[in-house]
Amino acid sequence: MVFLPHRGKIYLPGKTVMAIVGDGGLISSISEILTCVRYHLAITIIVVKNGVYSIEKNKMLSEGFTPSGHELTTPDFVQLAKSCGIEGFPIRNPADIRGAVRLALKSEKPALLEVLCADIELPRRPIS
Ligand SMILES: Cc1ncc(C[n+]2csc(CCOP(=O)(O)OP(=O)(O)O)c2C)c(N)n1
Ligand SMILES: [Mg+2]
Repeated sequence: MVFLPHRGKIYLPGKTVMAIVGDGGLISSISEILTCVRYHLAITIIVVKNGVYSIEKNKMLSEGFTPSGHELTTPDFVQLAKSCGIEGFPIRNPADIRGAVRLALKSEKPALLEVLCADIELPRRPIS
């Protein structure tokens, strides 16, 4: 859940470093955006915003439980990114991801893409 790409960027500064993180993961590690800012780490953060702890919800479903406690209250990550001093790109259409990633990488600064995503149910084994 917590993402730690910083070390990669510090020790391999010439490499492209991207982090793909769930919304639940990012809200529990918001300080890591600020670490990118503080140390000028040009990391592109892609946050998958589905409004839930999806993996936990699907685990409960696969065990035959009624999911509870999996819904999230999330911020507007684009505004959050901006308030931390980095660029934020709202992605509402998958076709826009490529262009935003290009812009983010070209900036050579930390940047965040907020990708709105459906809350899906994963296929699961039948319960006997
Ligand atoms: C610090 C920490 N707390 C709890 C967990 C257990 N955990 C693993 S995945 C997950 C939910 C992740 O939700 P999200 O980041 O929104 O990703 P999604 O499943 O929705 O794609 C949790 C709570 C963990 N791995 N690390
Ligand atoms: Mg999620």
